[in-house]
Parts: sequence; structure tokens; C-alpha cells
Amino acid sequence: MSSDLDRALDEAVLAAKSALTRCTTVDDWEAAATAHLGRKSAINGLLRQIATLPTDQRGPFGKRANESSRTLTAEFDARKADLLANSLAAVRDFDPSTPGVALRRGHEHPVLAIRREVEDVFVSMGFRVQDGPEVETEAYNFEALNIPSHHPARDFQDTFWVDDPAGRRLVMRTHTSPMQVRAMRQFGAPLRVIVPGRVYRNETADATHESAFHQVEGLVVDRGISVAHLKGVMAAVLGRLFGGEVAVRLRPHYFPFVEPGFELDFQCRFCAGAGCAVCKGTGWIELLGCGLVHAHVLKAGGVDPEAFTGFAFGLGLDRLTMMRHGVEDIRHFHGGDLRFFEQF
Ligand code: FA5
Repeated sequence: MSSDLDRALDEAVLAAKSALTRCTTVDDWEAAATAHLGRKSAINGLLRQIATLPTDQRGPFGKRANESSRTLTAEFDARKADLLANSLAAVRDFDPSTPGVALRRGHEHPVLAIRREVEDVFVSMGFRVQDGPEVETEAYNFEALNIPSHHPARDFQDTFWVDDPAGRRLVMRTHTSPMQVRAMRQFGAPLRVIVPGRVYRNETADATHESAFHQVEGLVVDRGISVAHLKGVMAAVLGRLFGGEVAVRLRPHYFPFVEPGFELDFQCRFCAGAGCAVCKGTGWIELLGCGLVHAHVLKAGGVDPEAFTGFAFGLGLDRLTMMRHGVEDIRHFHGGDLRFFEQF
């Protein structure tokens, strides 16, 4: 019995000493002291057993165990004093005048920064800002927008379909326009809302096209809204964003969910309208689609087209950012090259 206890004591002392030699900081020391001298330590367990031993063994083992514990405690105390002295010396030797290590600070992605600017401009004009789902139902993305399944307009926007275990017809939204109907259903008329967000199209990337890009949808529904309101709001917004320096033009264009519909183009900043690779020789870059909300869409949103009219637009945020900063290729925005992003 006694020899078992002796062996256990030897092992406990050895483990405590080896833990102590491994301590390089006061924190290490605290952990070692708790493990090897603390209430639940092996040594403490052995000390508690002394009282249970037969009287003839109690004396010799008790003496050894108590001595070992005292010696260990002294060694631990001495080591702690050393460690504390070292850490104080480290503080004393710290030279506050040496140059620090500069932290690398990131910043917002340029498209996100423009998105915030656009939001501020519209909020100042009384628009609310809404988010919408990126995985959308076929009904909202197409049908509610007057694009039934046989409609040729479905071919305009190559669609990523999403497998749905529940069997619903889901798509990655091809534009932010489904939010027109969602917003009308949620808030009713009159309404002023913008919906910034990411949209997806299954198309090949080139200098002005990405398969994931950003749009800002805008919708105004009220009594007596006309094309004049649309033009006035777009001119005011673009003036605020560009300081009135960029020439724009409206072209009639067909979108199933507006009537009449238009496309608004910017004059290309790279060639000042002369024609270059970015604008494909036309001198203009398409920025947004817009028009007066089709009566079918108002109805799908639960709004009476006899009482209300509205205008809507879908602005390409990446293209706007390209024009603002003179970025000649949209693919830079998704590339991981920090040298590109550090320019902003
Ligand atoms: C639409 O997406 C319509 N929903 C816009 C709209 C809304 C019309 C409300 C009328 C009323 P379009 O496919 O043209 O339209 O896209 C709108 C804008 O998104 C374009 O003008 C362009 O700036 C941008 N855009 C379109 N495709 C891409 C692409 N692949 N990469 C980057 N930007 C794109």
C-alpha cells in the first residue's frame, strides 16, 4: 500500500516539476499551479489520504508527502517571481517611440459605395429602400410582370433555374423587377420605393456583361404619374450622381411590363461618344430600362389601374460604377486583384 502511494507521490512530483519547466509566461504558470498544486491535483489527493492510513504508515508517508508539497510550492513561487520579473522587464524595455506596424485597412467595394450614394439620393426624394429575395418564383420574376411562359421576352434574359425539392418553379432572379409586384402587394398605392440588389443571368461575360451583377429597381405609383415624372426624376438623380456632366438619351424600347418603355443610355466616357471597344463603337452605354408600369402589372400588385399610374426603372449599378470611375471592364469588379480595388 505504502509503496503504491510512494510511487504515486514520485510521479506527481515529477509531473509538477516538468510542467513548471515548460512555463514561459505567468499564464502558463497559473495553469500549471492549478493542475499540480491545486485542490484537485494528484498531490492534494495524496495528502488527503494520509489520515486514512494505518498509524505505522501514516508517519513516514505523511512526512514525505508534506515535504514534497512544501518543496514544490517553494519552487513554483520562485518561478513565478522570475516570470513576473521578466514580464516587467519586457514592459520596461518597450520603446514607445519605435514606428508601429501599419494595419492594412479595407474599404467598401466600389459598387457597394455607389449603391449607398444612389440610396441616399432616392431617400432624400422620399423613396423607401427595400430588399428582395434573390431566389424568386417564376410567377414573380415573369408572370406577374406580364411575361407568360410562351412569351418571347423570356429569351431576352437567360435564366438560371433552381432545383426545388418542393417542386416549385424557382429562378435566380434575372432582374429586380419582381419586387415591383411584391412592393405593391405589401405597401399598396401611392408608393415610392427602390430595390437595390444582385441579379443573375446565364450569359457569357464580356467588358460590359457579367452573369451576376447589380440593379436598382425604382417604382413610383400615384395618381396622374406620367413620362414627364419619369424623365424629371431620372434627370435629377443623374445630375446629383454626376454633377450634370454626362450626356444621356432616352430611346423607345420594349419591356413587357411597361407601356411605353424606354432605354436610357449614357454617353461613353472613354471615347466621349466617338466610339470605342467599351461602347462597341456606338458612343453610348445602356444604363437602365424604364417606362410607365403596365396595367397588368398594377393589377398583379393589387393596384387599380383606373385610379393609379406609375413609372418604373431598372438601373445597372455596375455600369454606373464603371462610368463614375472610368473602369473599362466590368469583370474587374469580381476579380480578386487587390491592385484594382486599392485604386478606389
Ligand atoms: C431589365 O432588367 C428590366 N427589368 C429593367 C426595367 C425595369 C425596365 C423597370 C422597365 C421598367 P435590362 O435587361 O435591360 O432590363 O437590364 C437593365 C440594366 O441592367 C441594363 O440597362 C444594364 O445597365 C444592366 N445590365 C443588364 N444586363 C447586364 C449584365 N449582363 N451585366 C451588367 N449589367 C447588365
